[in-house]
Amino acid sequence: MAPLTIRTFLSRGFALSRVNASAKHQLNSLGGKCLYRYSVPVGTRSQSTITSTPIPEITDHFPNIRTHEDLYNLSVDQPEEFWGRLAKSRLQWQKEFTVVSESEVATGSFRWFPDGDLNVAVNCVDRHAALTPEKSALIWEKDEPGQEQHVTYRELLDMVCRLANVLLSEGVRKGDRVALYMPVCPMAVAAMLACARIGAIHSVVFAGFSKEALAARIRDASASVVITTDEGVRGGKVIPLKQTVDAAVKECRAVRRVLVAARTGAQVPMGPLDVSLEEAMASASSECPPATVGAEDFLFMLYTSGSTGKPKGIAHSSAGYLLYASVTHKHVFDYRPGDVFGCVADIGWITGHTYVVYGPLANGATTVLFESTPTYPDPGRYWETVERLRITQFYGAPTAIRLLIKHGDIWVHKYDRSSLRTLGSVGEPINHEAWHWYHTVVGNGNCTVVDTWWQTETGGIMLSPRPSAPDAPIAPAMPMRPMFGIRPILCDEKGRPVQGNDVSGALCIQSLWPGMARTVFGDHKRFMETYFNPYPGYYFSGDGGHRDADGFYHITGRMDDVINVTGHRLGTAEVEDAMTEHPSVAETAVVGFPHDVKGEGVYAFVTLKDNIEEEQAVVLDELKKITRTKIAAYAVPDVILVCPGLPKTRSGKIMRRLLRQIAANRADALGDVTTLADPSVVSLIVEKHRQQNQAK
Ligand code: 7RM
Repeated sequence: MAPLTIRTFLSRGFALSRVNASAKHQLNSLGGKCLYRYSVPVGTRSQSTITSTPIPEITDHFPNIRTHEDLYNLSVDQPEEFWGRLAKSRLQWQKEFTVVSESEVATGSFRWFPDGDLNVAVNCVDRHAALTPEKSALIWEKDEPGQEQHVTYRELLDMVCRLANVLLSEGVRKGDRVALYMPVCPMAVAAMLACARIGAIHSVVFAGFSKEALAARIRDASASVVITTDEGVRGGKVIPLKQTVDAAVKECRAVRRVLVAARTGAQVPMGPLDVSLEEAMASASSECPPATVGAEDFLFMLYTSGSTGKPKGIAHSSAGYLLYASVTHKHVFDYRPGDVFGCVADIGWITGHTYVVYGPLANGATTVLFESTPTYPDPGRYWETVERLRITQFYGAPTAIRLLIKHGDIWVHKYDRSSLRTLGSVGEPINHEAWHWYHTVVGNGNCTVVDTWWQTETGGIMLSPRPSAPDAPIAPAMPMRPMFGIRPILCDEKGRPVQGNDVSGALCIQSLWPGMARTVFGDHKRFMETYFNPYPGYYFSGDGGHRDADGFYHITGRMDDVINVTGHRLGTAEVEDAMTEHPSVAETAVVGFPHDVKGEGVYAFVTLKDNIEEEQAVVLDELKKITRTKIAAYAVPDVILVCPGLPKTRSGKIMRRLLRQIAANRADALGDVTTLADPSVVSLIVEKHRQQNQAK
């Protein structure tokens, strides 16, 4: 490999020596804990080896690397070597880069491979279509079981090129935004890749979002084209997607065209903006030369909830994102050629972007597009699909696992799961019961279970028990280890990294990595304020973490006003904003509370205006409707409690901590409430909460 020019101005973290590296990797000293080892019987090896994660691009050049720990240390000590070599060997460049990273935390300028050009669609489709044209790229597992459709790399290339030509003929140019409001289907993947092919930026909006949420996202991105389907189908229910788009685009002046693909074939009204996507593709050329795209040009933006009412359009790069997606997909899941990779996430979330689409396709894999739900037509659906498609890696969410536990093991035992090697979990903390059920019942004790922690903003998996040596133990229900190139730290309130083990703090990342988000679309100031200013020099995740006595990481939960409902991020402020639009509502405070299936439920404390005319029950009903139409079904509060007042400090701040405790039935531990402007309101709320609980 040609020598690389390295111009890196990394965070102050890079100058520090390794944090506790030895403690972090005491793989063989885990005392009496419940640990799981795979492949190699306990005690047959004294030292971990790198055989589980061969990265010849690296290890061939560094003969001294003998263990996973050595490889990890190289990745964080010499990130330019590590990522530079991987970027050359794993990606196909239009113009090779000479600079690996040009990044500066202070100014928030993060640039990887800045002088290189590459086309993501070429990397995900063309190069595999050339080598393995008849290999299945996609297996569309439609809502109705047993109806799966395979799309080969050759066919996918044809779809992508035609769709790209349709976008070009609609005047979409490099850097333009295209909004997608689609179910999980091959056309959605083709639409994402068609954008990538012409250098347009896609913004996938989860097809469960309401008309208003969709309109707000289209407007924020000033998308000129929207791609949708006539309808969606999920769990046997029809979802009127085109109708929602019609209503949304009425409020979006920049939209020039709506491309409508057929999912159900229903006759939907077509207006002046609308064009049938299949018809347009039929008459488009199947050849479309890929645009020259700079490594740092945005591939996509994806909205995610924060602590304010306005979701942020997180923008991701082309080359750095794709590299990180590819490397994590291969090494966390032990992906091997011939595998059938089954990530059941919706493409509307980051997990769908990175581990349904970009990671697997960059690696030339066969990836499953799961359109249905865990319980349709019955709670055996996942495992029936695993058996039928011979899925080797299954990647899902704890909320679904908890739901399935309730239905009993019989639904799992009915099906042959012997194809499975890796079981992944993502989206929220996985509780011990769910982890053990996943490992023992689903995996029969034979699969590697990976609890993966990451975020929309990180682009790919950051913490996960793998990659590591094959005999490295896995502790239940924690993500444990950092990915290559990732240096997690825990900070105290003063912003100082906490040293040692058995400590907690704000989970920050000291290193920079290629998959990290580059900005909040149109609002770089907010990007800096949210992620880099709270703990200067570090990326702040918004989560709290704990490093246990062995140096392994647990996630303790969000530190901001974001809750996690069925694995979906939801800002409490978003729900409050929606509800306060109701004319009878004076004020609201929304908090999360522990929910045995959803992870967290939504609890809304509401005060009403005086002399309202409607019945209270009617108002409550309307509030539920408002949250559904303004945000999405998962945002509808599980509990709404009408209160005489909210607990506020003398400066007028709502004390959410108290409300969280009341919602969690922990009113016995409220602590000091004397700083409140009116402490008496607390006991009134507690009493109302008790009454409402009893009434249920
Ligand atoms: C991939 C994704 C991110 C937030 C994150 C956490 C929570 C995700 C885990 C987890 C504990 C996990 N992106 N979270 N994975 N908490 N253990 N393995 O979910 O942007 O939608 O959400 O989700 O709070 O900050 S996301």
